[in-house]
Amino acid sequence: MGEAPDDPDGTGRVGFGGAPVVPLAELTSGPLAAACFFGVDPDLSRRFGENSDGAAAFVRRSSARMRPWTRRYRPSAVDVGVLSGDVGDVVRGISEVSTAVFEAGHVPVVVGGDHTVSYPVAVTAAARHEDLTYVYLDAHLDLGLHLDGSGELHNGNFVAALAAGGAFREVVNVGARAWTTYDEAYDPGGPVTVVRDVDPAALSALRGRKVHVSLDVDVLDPVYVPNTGSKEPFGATPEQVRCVMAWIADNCTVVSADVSEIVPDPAHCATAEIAMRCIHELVKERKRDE
Ligand SMILES: [Mn+2]
Repeated sequence: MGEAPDDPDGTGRVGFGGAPVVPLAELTSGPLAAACFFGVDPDLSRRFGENSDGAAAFVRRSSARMRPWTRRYRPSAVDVGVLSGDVGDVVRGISEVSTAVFEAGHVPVVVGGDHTVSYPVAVTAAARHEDLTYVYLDAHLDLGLHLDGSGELHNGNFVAALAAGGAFREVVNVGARAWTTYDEAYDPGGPVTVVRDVDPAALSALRGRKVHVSLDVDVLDPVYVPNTGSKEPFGATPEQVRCVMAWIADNCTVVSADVSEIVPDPAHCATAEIAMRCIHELVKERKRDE
């Protein structure tokens, strides 16, 4: 698992959002943590947008100065590494690492890569948690209705596969705005509930749910995140997304999460902090016996 983590000031091993890096095998005996980050460096199955290979290392390096995660007003978190190499091995690795993190009593949070990274962790989460709702913040619906129907799972259709799999109580999009999402094919009765407003006031139906939360950063306006593959105008502000995440943390039980679609770009390092801060808001500190 993983390469040598970045260590910007030579004082220790520094992971996503400044979280301490711990070996996966030591997770049960490591520091208490609500969030357990791990990265996925290769794109898994990108059909749309620019290649984002290396995104996990970029986000990790660019958010390292956010540490520490241990102050009272912040959730605690650890980082167990970055998966890289053959895509098939990485997909199996995501399931294995997610399972190990669940078994250690933590919340797996995967950092990709293309949005397809959400699929294996969400499926693993649904297998462990009955009645789970899949919530994805995304400018797009990823239902693949405008495609050729090749049958291959990719970042433009994997949500259709999640919904058709029947493992989730409901699949809920927050923030769809791309022109394709106004197609009549997506009228009520489709496989996904669409909440267009990125606003806690629109989320009351989710109160009390167990949720997997997936953040595709293109829900944010390209003004804030220019380095994403499928830019859409008229997007959300970081504060809107942060408020939605905080509402979900306060009103739902977050069992797992992922964040994806950042293209590595040294000119836009701040986007890594926006992404990690929004994810960070989701996961509150908790005791191990909860
Ligand atoms: Mn998207």
